[in-house]
Amino acid sequence: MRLLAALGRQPLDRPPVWLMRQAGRYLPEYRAIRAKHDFLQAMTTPELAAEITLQPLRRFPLDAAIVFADIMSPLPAMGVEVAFDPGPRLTPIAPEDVALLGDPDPARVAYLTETIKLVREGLDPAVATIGFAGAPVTLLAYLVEGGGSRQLPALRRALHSDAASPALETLARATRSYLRLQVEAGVDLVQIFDTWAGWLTPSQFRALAAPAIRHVIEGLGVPTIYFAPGAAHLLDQFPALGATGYGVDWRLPLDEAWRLIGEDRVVQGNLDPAVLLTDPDTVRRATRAVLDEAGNRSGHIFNLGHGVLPDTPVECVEAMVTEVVESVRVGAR
Ligand code: 1CP
Repeated sequence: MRLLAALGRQPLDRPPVWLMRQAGRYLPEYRAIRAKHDFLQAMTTPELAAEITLQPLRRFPLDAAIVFADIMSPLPAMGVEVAFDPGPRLTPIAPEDVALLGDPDPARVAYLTETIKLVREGLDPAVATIGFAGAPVTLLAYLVEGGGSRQLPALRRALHSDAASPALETLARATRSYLRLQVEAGVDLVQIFDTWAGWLTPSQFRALAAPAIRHVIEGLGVPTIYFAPGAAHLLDQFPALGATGYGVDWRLPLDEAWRLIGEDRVVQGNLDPAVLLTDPDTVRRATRAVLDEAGNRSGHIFNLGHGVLPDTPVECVEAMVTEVVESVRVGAR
């Protein structure tokens, strides 16, 4: 598998390519399924979730399929009900109470095991299956805010209290057990999404986020990718997290981000998702620029700097994937 080879920093003729949010609203075939089924139903019905996972692979020669689920998926199995509108909505929970949550009940996420099996059966063996979860800080943000938030006041207040550390420890334990279920079901690697980590100061990240992330990742048994957007001020701390690779957004040029994380590390990224809102020629040029910034380094995984935006034209995704797939390297090292 090309993606696993890149995670092992093996020299390759071109980098592997996949996109965060590659299954979703920009695809007419996804919208067709969603017209008949609500989001939760689509996610928890293995046949539908597997079909949505495979949809982008039928259009583009991608090197990975990311299982159709959500970072909020383990919460109902931990006794926290979540609605989607389209983002997550829930009754806010005090950080002291987050610390009391248990691990997800495997019976209540059994659909995910079944989805992963169906995805594996439907995939070319050279294509990797990616499982995922939210990082502890990002889950804590949704739990204490009750959904998405512009300024994250409840999270930021919690981070200044003694309740933060036990809450993050509980979420780390639950997330680890949720990822183990996915590994046992057959995913080839996992990605940890830390959407809100960029709001932490370097010292908060070091003291609170990093130990919880390490607990999630350590000894999981498959390669791991840790992704945090808006985290340029934290990149020098990434290697201490113990992941196999690190995903970065587009705010820094790829080569600069790579220097901060460490030249001998695996780095994923980092085309600005907004480039895909333009036209195929512009997309090809911008894709080429990211490939040039990666140069001949081993261990580059081509991806966007964040998820595909809902209004993205399909032909722009196609232009990006084609440019990467045709970009055979000379003298890879
Ligand atoms: O059809 C719809 O209207 C629902 C939209 C949608 C989709 C397609 C949501 C609600 N979640 C998803 C799937 C999803 N979410 C995937 C599937 C696999 C793929 O990538 O193709 C993944 C990996 C996620 C991860 C996720 N969910 C993140 C981390 C990545 C990121 O964007 O930073 C986050 C923050 C969420 C929460 C969430 N779920 C849904 C939305 C719209 C949001 C974010 C918005 C918010 O904070 O309010």
